Amino acid sequence: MSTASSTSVKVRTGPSQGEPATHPITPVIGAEISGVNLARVDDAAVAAIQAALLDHKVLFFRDQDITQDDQIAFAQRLGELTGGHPTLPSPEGQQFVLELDSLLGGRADHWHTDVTFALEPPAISILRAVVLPPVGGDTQWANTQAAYDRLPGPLQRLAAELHAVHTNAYDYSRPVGPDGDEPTRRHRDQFTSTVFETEHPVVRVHPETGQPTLLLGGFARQIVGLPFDASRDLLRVFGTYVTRPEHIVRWRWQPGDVAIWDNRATQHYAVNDYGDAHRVVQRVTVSGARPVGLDGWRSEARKGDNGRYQAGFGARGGSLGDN
Ligand SMILES: O=C(O)CCC(=O)C(=O)O
Ligand SMILES: [Fe+2]
Repeated sequence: MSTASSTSVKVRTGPSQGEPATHPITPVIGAEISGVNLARVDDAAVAAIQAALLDHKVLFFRDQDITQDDQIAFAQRLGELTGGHPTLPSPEGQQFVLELDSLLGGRADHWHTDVTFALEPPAISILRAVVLPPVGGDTQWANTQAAYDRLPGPLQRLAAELHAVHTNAYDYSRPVGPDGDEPTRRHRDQFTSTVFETEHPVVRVHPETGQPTLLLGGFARQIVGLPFDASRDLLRVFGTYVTRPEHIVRWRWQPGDVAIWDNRATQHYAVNDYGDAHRVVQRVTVSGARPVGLDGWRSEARKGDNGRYQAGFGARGGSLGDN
């Protein structure tokens, strides 16, 4: 049995300070971790967080009074960082950070896995609440390992044979026409300022757990070898398994919250229900491996300069945000 439901009964307990305790939110996805200050974690706490992340796919930490530098330092304990984003600018002097500001069009209101249009999508994303609306602005995550596990056999076998092309020039569910607001249009223009296309297996083997997961989401534009309409219908069918209520956790943010997700086993959706209220989050991403399918096939880049988004980028002193 390979879904998180088999492991989530392991409720780890521990003292409220200094040792992480894991509190599952659903049997399938999501756990709150208490007893941790992310600005001061020892190696044992990092190991416990890594193990809990593989089990629960997304972890939530309340009351973290941490700075952006603390967030970056913690993320570096989990692995080498990517640049903030392949095409969006980072805040001044913060090359590892992606800031999403609702007033500047930063609303990720579609189901997606982060940066799957790149050859090596991030392994882990770490998100910190900076400004929250009075109500609304929750985020949902879905378990793509559970989605694969619970596909009927014929669909599992079909998925395992398929590849999909992912791109940042994807079909937005809410197109910005001539009447669209200017910040949203500017954000989208920047997002697609360099077009990336990558061919990924639809089923990827998680490099740490060895479990198959569905690698799809909003950047998956077309199944290779299928006509566009059939491709879209099939993507929708697989998508319905990902976003089933049984595979989802929904987080109501509070000031001081940090969320960490396994980007190799999840999709997420930032609920856009707070109108003109202000919401700002900052993300840091740990670099990931090139995905591998069940048959050993490895993802291939088709378009875009992935060198700007790979491990070691920061160490090489590159800069993002000028394109
Ligand atoms: O705004 C959020 O809650 C999530 C945004 C998002 O998609 C991300 O940080 O990757
Ligand atoms: Fe995202």
